[in-house]
Amino acid sequence: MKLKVITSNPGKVREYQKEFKDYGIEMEHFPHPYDEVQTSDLEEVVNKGMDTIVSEGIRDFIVDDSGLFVDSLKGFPGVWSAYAQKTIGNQGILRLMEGVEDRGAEFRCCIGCDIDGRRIVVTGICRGTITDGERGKDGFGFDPVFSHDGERTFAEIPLDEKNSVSHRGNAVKLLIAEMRRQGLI
Ligand code: ITT
Repeated sequence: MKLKVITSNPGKVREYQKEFKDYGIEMEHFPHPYDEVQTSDLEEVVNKGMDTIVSEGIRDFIVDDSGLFVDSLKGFPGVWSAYAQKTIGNQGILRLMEGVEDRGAEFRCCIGCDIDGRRIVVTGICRGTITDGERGKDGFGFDPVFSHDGERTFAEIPLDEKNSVSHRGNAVKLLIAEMRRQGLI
């Protein structure tokens, strides 16, 4: 079985390829820009994006809309994470957090999967903290400033370990469970 991973982000593709290898599902990078509606709900972004992609005749794919939600910033950057990453970047997030005691944050990942003419949408979460500085060379995006264990950042741990605890890894676990339940794998 082969699924297209519709994203502009090669970091996501690497994570999906590693996760689905064990299930014999090939994940193919398929860069195909689609409009992401402006809404405060990741699932709505995913569902509307999937409607558009399906209307273009593309089937058997996944899309992924993710974000970093910082407690003390009332959930910012959240659904605006891609824009925040491009503009203020990790250093900008760290500046907003200067002197802030509550470092709590969570990553959320909503995956939409079109498979065999059916649609499955799941969301995974990973709670953690925002560090005081950028650390680590692996991963992508906000990984150097997010720690799930209060010690190492997502950019300092191997991909396997990130997948075992991350928002995307948790969403994949839900997706696999649902695929099994529906007899798709
Ligand atoms: P696509 O929409 O094309 O899939 P994107 O990188 O714009 O790619 P999102 O809108 O889902 O993806 O992601 C919002 C931002 O959050 C973006 O800057 C990502 O780099 C970042 N991000 C998403 N998942 C992440 C992860 O696992 N670790 C670190 N940053 C992440």
